[in-house]
Amino acid sequence: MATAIKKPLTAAQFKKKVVQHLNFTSSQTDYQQDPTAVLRAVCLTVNEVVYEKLTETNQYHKEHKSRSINYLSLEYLMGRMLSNNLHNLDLFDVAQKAVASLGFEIEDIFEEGHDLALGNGGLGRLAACFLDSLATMDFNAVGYGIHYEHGLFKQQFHQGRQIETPDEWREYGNPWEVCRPEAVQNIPLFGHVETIANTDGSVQKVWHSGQTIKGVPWDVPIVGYNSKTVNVLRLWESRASSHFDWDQFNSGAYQDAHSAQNHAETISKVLYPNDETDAGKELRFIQQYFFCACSIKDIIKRYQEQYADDWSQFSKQVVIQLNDTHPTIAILELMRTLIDEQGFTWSDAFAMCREIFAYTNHTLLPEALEKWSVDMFERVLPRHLEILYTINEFFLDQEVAALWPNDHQMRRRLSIIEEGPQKMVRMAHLCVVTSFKVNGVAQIHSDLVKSDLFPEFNQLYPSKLTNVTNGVTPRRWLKACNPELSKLLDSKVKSDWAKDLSSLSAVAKFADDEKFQQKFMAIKHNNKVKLAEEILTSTGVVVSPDAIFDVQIKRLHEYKRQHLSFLHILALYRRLLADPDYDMHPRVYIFGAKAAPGYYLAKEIIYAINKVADKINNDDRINGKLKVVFMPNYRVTLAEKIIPAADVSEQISTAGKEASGTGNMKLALNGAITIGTLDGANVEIAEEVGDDNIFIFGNTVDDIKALEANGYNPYDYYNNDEEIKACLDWLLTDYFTPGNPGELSAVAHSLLDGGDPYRLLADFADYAKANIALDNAYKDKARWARMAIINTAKMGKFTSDRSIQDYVDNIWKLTPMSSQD
Ligand code: GPV
Repeated sequence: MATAIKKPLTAAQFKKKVVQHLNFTSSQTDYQQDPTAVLRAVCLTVNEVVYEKLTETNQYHKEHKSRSINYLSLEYLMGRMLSNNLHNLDLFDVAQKAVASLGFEIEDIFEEGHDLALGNGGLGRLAACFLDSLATMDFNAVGYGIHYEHGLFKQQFHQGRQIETPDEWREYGNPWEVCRPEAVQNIPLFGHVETIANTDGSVQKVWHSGQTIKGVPWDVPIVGYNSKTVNVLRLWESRASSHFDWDQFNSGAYQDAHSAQNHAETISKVLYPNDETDAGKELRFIQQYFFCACSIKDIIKRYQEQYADDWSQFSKQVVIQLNDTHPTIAILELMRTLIDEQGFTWSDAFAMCREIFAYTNHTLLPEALEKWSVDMFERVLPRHLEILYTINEFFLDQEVAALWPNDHQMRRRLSIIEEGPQKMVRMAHLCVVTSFKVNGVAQIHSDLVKSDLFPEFNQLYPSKLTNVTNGVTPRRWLKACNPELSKLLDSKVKSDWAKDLSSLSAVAKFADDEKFQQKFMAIKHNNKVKLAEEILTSTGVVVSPDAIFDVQIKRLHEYKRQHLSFLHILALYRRLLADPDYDMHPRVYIFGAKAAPGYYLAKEIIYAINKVADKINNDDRINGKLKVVFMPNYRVTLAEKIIPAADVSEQISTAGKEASGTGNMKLALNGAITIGTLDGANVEIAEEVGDDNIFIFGNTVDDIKALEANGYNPYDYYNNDEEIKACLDWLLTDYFTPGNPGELSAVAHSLLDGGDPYRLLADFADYAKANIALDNAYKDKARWARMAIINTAKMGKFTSDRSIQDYVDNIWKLTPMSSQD
């Protein structure tokens, strides 16, 4: 393995620093029983190396005037930082030895760390993987986000039901963040706009805001793997400002200003726990604006430190990526700044924005396409709304009218403002109109964005809509989380596969090598033993590592169809009860998922799975052939334990609904075999591993469209499939909830009278069939080992380094540090 960067510390030096921090930073001399104190001291030691590199990185980019990517995202699911930072700095062994000599196992020290859970699911984790790749590839990048006081809620189960408690990730401080008072921003909102007529006939707009909120930045360093770079993730915290605009607001705005004053500190209090649904709350809107305004001001501040008032280089120096529509207001804020504060004409300002912004779409689900009411815009951001109107006018009158003259239907359809009883702003339309590139996150998704979501925009702006397939960082999702497999791969691959994941294809030639198969599967088995212990601790259920570990980990959502797997579990249970000798390899179903607190059916699905699990896990009649566990509090850290132990990866969304998926990539990378639909990145995973090494089933996007064209009726399946009927009827009895019949009926009703919106029943039979094929494959040990090895070997495409390179080549046009020398 080529290591370009030499180890910054020896184990003895590292230990000395840890002890110094224990003694002098924390005043701890009696730390033998205090792993938390040791964790803190280790982090502080690592930070010494990190901050030195951060300073060097900043100096370099300043000197070289490097163009920067500014990644705007409302979510970052960073997980724990220590293990990753140690791996990335090549200090893992050093720290392990140092900590051992203090009497601790490094893993126990890691366990003391909190997850940074400032996100919901895939979108937030993608942002975290991208930051890792950007630093690893030596790009000048800043991540901007919100410093939520409480990240995603903690999940517990009480008698099978989800209970949410607040996430206290920084209750006692967080060693990975540093406050930057020198970069505080003041953010105006509310108030009114005054129109001043100039003597030359032109008009000038002055926004008299009703309130000012202070944005305090906290920087989390992002350490590249075996690279020169440490970048930052800058997170904004809201505080009440002393800069109250007493002289500015009039009595009309006073009420707004007064009530909003109370809001100042609640703005960054909590992460909205909704995943792919529009929260539709004023506070959420203000969160978005607050963070966009802070970030735009910061981007301008950084630019002006170099170029002062010369704006000619701005769009050459800065590109801004919008992670979904959540940061869309950044467009309006930059427009406002350029026009009202920097004296640009409207068209020059708009032309500049069209060179700076690019937008990533992460979903086709209508409930996730953000809309905000014009009324609220008017109340909170009156000047931004005016600017939005001018963009819409230009777009409709100049661009839509040019292609479709006098077409009122088309104007209505494409307008950034949706007409209706309540006028709404379509945030995605604003993004598409203004951005120079719009990308989907997997090929099939990007194709659907063009054909189904934005076909007219694709006509209007040919070549604007494009694809960048998602990826995951192999540092966290293989090297750090699966050390044994990593070592095995090291022994077979010459180059540093963690930096060049395609080089793993070299292990494909060992797929049929008996010895290699044995080693590979022994590692999987060890990982399963460890996970079985974790399962016992967290759920009290005993599972056998000899069973198939079948994993479905992701947010709970109907479109992801955890209940399809659930229905199939009922079917297996029923088959086993009818015939205890029913031929199947023992299987453990492992679920991990949080449901949005207000998502009724998602919570009912969790409850149903837990109740059925109780019954199945305690049923002696089925000889332990089936177990079901729902592991509580699914999060990055739990994913890191489950993924290395998975045999089967469930990726069973309704075709056309999952934009990409990224868990699918992590699981396959760790040698799990996918059972999945032709949806999202599954399609590309199938292309890479080949049809023999994946179990694809179910209706395709076109099949689903055809089913719907014919009038989808779930009762057709219920009435014609005895197994479906029996399983759904079972849920109406008290078999799983003694004394309380019908407690699990919500799931059944959604699939029948509810219309089965995600077409589970249409896919059930084929899913059951694919599971039999999978079971047969597992029984053939050599065949399964071969499949698992091929999966690991063929995941090269799905490193987030490749995604970032695609963004750099096709959208961002950046040059890395190393090749600027
Ligand atoms: I929009 N995604 C998410 O996690 N939250 C959201 O609010 C939205 C999208 C996810 C998609 O569901 C996944 O298919 C995708 O892999 C991920 O974003 C990253 O692109």
